[in-house]
This record gives sequence, C-alpha cells and structure tokens, in this order.
Amino acid sequence: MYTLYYSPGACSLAIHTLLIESDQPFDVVNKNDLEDFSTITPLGAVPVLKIGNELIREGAAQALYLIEKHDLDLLPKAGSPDRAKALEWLLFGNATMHPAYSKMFFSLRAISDEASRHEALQVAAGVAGKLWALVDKQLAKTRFVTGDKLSVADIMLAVYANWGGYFDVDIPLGANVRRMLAEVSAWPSFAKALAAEGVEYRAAA
Ligand SMILES: N[C@@H](CCC(=O)N[C@@H](CS)C(=O)NCC(=O)O)C(=O)O
Repeated sequence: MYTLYYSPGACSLAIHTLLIESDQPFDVVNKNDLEDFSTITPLGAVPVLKIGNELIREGAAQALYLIEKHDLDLLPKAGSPDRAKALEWLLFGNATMHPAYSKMFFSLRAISDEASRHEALQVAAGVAGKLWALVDKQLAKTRFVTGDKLSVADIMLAVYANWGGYFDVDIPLGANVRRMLAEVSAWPSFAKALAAEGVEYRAAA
C-alpha cells in the first residue's frame, strides 16, 4: 500500500499518474489539508511517497522505483542506450525544466514590487521558452521525446507545461510540444489523475 502526499497540479501529479498506471492500492493526502506537513518532510515539498514505513522524497526516485517495481512500460529496456537517452530526458525534465518554473514560483512569492517581479518572471520565462524549444526540436522528429512510445519523461514535461497558466508572462510552446501535450493529457492514467486532483489541463490548447 502506498501513500502519496501531493498538491493539486504540482509535480506530484506525475507520481499520481504512475500510481494509477501501476494498478496498486494507494491513498492520496493533499498536503494543504495537513496542519504540519513538515512532520512528513522538512523540505515542505511534494511529492512524498510512503512505501511501507519508508518516506521517499524525490519525484524522480519515486518514478523510477514505481516503473521498476511494477514493470510499467514507460522506459526502454534497462541497460539499453535507448534507456540512457530516456533517463537523460527524464532528468532534463526533473532537474532542468522543473527548476526553470521553480524560479518563477519563487519570484511570485518573494518579489513584492510588481515591476521587479514581472521583470524576473520574464527572464525566467525566457529560460523556460528556450528549454521548450529544445523539446519542440526533438518532437519534430519523434512522437514522444524518447521515440514512438510514451515515456515517464513526457508525463513529467506535461505536468510542468501546465504551470504556465500561473504567470502573467508568455512561455511559448511549439506546435510539436502542444501535440505531445494533447496526447499525454488524454492518456487515461494522466486524465484520471487530473480529474482526481480537480485540475484542468490547459497547456495543450
Ligand atoms: N526535487 C524535488 C522538487 C519538489 C518540488 O519543488 N515540489 C514543489 C511542487 S512542484 C513544492 O512542493 N514546492 C513547495 C515548496 O517547496 O515549498 C522533486 O523533484 O521531487
């Protein structure tokens, strides 16, 4: 039995999707419903996945664990060069694209002067836009970032893309990116996770 600590639409949505896909029993706890989330994690960040008595705190670790444990068809064969490429995309999402958005959320929270906040958001949006251009270039060649098959990297990227709506700056997404986002957001496990969290998917429009 798993327990996922999440926040609606946050990066925990990718783990929620994988739990649904794994067809295993799990509970979800919205961190906003807890009096003191710091008792679960001193970092204060979702996702946290409880596996038995163990709390696992990094989304990429949780994703890789669930894929391996339940043999989910969301990464190429272990040990293959295709797997290395897919892991590169997974970490591009988790460790490069996600932080670009984290800077924007930080700017929203930390900069009270409106003009300075807007300036910081524009700079960060420019960085995110350049990263999405790389994704678009790949998707001009392949249906999903790692080839013809959906992978966990596409799921993570689709989660981050939907955060653009939080900011009053433009983060351009290319036509190939939007095509991939439309496919991922309609994928049954992703759509079920969105519905369970009460989140509307707008990034593919
Ligand atoms: N490296 C962490 C990042 C987690 C993270 O930044 N989570 C965000 C939501 S997407 C969060 O909970 N932020 C709230 C906070 O840091 O206070 C992971 O990939 O799991």
